[in-house]
Amino acid sequence: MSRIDPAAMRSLLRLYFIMGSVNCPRLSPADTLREAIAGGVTLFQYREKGAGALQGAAALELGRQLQAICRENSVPFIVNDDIGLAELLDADGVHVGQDDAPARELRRRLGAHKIIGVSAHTVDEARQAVADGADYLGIGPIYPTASKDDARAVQGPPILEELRRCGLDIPLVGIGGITAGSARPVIEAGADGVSVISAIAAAEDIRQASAGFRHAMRQ
Ligand code: FQP
Ligand code: MG
Repeated sequence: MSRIDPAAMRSLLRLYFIMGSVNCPRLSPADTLREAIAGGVTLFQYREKGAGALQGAAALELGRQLQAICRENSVPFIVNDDIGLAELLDADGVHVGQDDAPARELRRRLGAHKIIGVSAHTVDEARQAVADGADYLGIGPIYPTASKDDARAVQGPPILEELRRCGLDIPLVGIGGITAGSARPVIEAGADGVSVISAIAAAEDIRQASAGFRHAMRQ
């Protein structure tokens, strides 16, 4: 099988929902994901991380459950950080950061048909990730975020403009503190979509929050 087509990747990135059990204060992770998908999520990343995160068999079990919901709804399922878990679940892809396994190694291990996403914060990191075979890049933090305690300095939408100006045409998704009200400038700066944790998972009405992002980014 061949690499995912960049145009298909761009559409999947439109509203990229990320979460694990610690991000779900209102509904169960399963119901959170169902509601988010009903509102218009296009891609999902299972990120079971942070204080109180499930470990081992429990993390695997939740992964299976969330993957099944994704399958029922034809939403691809990406695993954060843990390539062993991704292989065990036969996930659709993996997302890694600069401190995780190198993308080049992931590509070798997973083959051409899995989606590989890489976090990048600079033009150099972005170029390296492209050379290593990434299918898309996560760029951030765009705005201040509470979802990641080791987040780097806030960059604002201009980082996306800079990457595009430097000739990077790989699919890009902005991440970090993005709300429906602040999503549009991220797209206008050059992102193909936005990644969201708390603005959806912790919303009072998850479906409506998710639909609100789609509405804000319509066109
Ligand atoms: N971009 C994205 C995505 N997903 C992520 N998980 C990150 C960035 C952050 O390794 P990383 O990746 O720097 O931190 P962590 O493993 O704690 O998430 F593009 F998918 F939106
Ligand atoms: Mg990581």
